[in-house]
Amino acid sequence: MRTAVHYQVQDHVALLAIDNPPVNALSAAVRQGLLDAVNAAQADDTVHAVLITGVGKAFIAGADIREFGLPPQAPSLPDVCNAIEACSKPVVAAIHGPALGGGLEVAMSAHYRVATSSAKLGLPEVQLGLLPGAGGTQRAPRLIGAQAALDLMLSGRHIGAPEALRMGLIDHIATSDDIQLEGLAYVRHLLSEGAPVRRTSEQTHAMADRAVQQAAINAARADAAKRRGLFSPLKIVDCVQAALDLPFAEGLRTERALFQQCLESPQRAGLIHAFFAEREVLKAPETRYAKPRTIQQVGVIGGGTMGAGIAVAMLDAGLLVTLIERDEAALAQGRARVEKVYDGQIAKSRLTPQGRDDILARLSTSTDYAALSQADLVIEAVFEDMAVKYAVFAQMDRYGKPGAVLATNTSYLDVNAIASSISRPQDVIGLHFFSPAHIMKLLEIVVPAKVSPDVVATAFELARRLKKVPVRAGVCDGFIGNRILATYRTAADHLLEDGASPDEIDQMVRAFGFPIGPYEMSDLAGGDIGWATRKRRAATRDPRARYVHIADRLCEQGWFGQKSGRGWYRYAEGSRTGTPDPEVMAIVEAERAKAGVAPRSFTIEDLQRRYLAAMINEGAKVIEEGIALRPLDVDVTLVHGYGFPRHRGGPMKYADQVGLAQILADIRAFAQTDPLFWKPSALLITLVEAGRDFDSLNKMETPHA
Ligand code: 3H9
Repeated sequence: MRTAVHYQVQDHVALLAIDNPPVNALSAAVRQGLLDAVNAAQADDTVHAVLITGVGKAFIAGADIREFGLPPQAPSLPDVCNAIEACSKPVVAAIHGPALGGGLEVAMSAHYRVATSSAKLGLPEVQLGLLPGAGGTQRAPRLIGAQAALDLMLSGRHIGAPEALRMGLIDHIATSDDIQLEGLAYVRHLLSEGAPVRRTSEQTHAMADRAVQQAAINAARADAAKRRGLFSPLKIVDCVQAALDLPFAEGLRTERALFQQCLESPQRAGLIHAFFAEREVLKAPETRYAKPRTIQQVGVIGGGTMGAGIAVAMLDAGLLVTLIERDEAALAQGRARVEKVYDGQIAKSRLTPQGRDDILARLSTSTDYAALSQADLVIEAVFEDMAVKYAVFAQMDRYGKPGAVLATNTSYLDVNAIASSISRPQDVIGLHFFSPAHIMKLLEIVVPAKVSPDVVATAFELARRLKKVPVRAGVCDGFIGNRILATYRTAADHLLEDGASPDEIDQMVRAFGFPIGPYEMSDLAGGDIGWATRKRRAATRDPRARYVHIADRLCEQGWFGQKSGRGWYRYAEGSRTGTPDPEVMAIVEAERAKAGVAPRSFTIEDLQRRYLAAMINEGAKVIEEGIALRPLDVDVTLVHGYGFPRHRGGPMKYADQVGLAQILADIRAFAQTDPLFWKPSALLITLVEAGRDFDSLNKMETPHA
């Protein structure tokens, strides 16, 4: 069996090297290995000091996240950390790469810490719905004070070695990257100085000023309370309060109890699901066997909001960008949009004028498609109209160099039809960015039937360079995200006509954890956009489908949302926060009467059940049709593109938590009055009949492999 912790004694120093690829997570074997090694060093009279390092690219990335939710295995990490700290010989942690969560807790249990200049330290447990549970909430404040400890634990951010040194989290920065050598040199230095055992649990200086610590805790508590429905931040604050008020051992007990509560919370399950799902989506089948094409130069057609955002995303990734527009005026506007983003960053001191100029030196513009002849990838972000897309793709076909990837940013048009309209369908792919394209993380990679696998692999590689979260989607109207959005938006409109107000629906959606409700969103984006789409689709709408006219009535008044001062809400001059509008409600009531609907009242739970059931049912259909590879792809799409609360994991994870039988029963009950809209997904029925959940499909080999 592979040894998880190597142990050897060299010149009176016990060397403990953790070897658990890829990131030295603290699995049961590592914990046991560490404990055995510390005990061996303690018992060996020839050992004068102990050095802990990690093999490979990390010190330790934290507890083994895969073990959470499984029966606990001894020894526990807190026990291992306590044993390290209790050692009667100086223990040094030598850190390179990530020292995160439990990894940093191990390091804080050591008596001294040295790190390479590229090391990354942090306590990111909050991002997994947890708190540092191996003494971190008690040791960090004793080492660096309550304020710095709370900042690390509540933000979960990773800090570099210089910042860690400034705050007192480490003692020394190594001069080279050879961590064994550097660690050993530091140990020898400490031994030559006669450095004593220095236990973090016994440190008092960082918390000496009680009033300052209490003020930091109070401020953090007020801040944590504002985080939409998150469970663990307030528990972290409680732990730091315990660190201030209680002896170390008692503080540890408080931490243990609160860690356990976090561990059992559905938020922990949701966030850890999101963590793995975000990594799983990267492994699309084509990425396993096809070699990506090289991308250095990119052409972006269209300098509107979307095109300019895409250009910025590409520039930020270090690519050369050529922006194409139909005339000089449009080109100037496109360039101005790009420049505005960088000027904004200068205003916020995130960029220097020189930095902006360096970036913009990689941007060229032209009204001539011939300027695209060197581009390795060309993406169009022009008007959403098939005739326009065909015309633009004909130009891309004509001027694009052989082997160039030709991409469309369409959000719902048929990418198969676009691909078939040119001479090289194998090079055509959908890259659906979300607005603002340089900020939003989601990138739907829409895979048409005839595309070459290496083009798909190229898209995933590009996403990595752009720091996007890519999700592989099949071709259908709206792909994964917009198709599901259209369904739950329709469910909201049904609820509106049935008796709920826009405000009640928005509040319900926010109470669930979304940052914004559907009607607020419509006012923000502009109601005219959806109106244009509805008009375009009117001819192809199923005549049997229930259609709610309220949004159209508002648009007919010119009420398009924030930009026109009123939409679903009224906006005072310059305000972005709306107030409910009695005139909107009058229209709603008139439409209810016209549709013969007797309005009824809904509880917030009624509203949530319908809204989410619509989302889940459509999500299941998207999976059943192979548009999404697995349920986790739907989850990642909704979390990163549509504001679904990450702590709930995504709609399919949420459905598993509620129970699929319950979801199906709800859908069947709603179908009594509208069987067409509420037709249950065949996949959902199959899973319920088999007693399985969506997660069981995440574990299967993907059907497209
Ligand atoms: C904790 O410590 C709790 C304690 O306080 C209390 C305990 C009592 N476990 O991200 P990558 C896998 S909570 C298991 O692609 P990168 C990951 O899934 C923990 N597996 O690489 C992936 O697997 P695969 C607190 C883990 O270089 C592979 O490693 N710690 C873990 O872009 C490579 O990962 C954290 O929250 C883990 N802890 O980034 C840190 N970490 O190849 C979480 C990673 O099969 N980890 N894997 O897809 C990270 O932030 C990043 O992975 C890291 C490397 C920065 C380390």
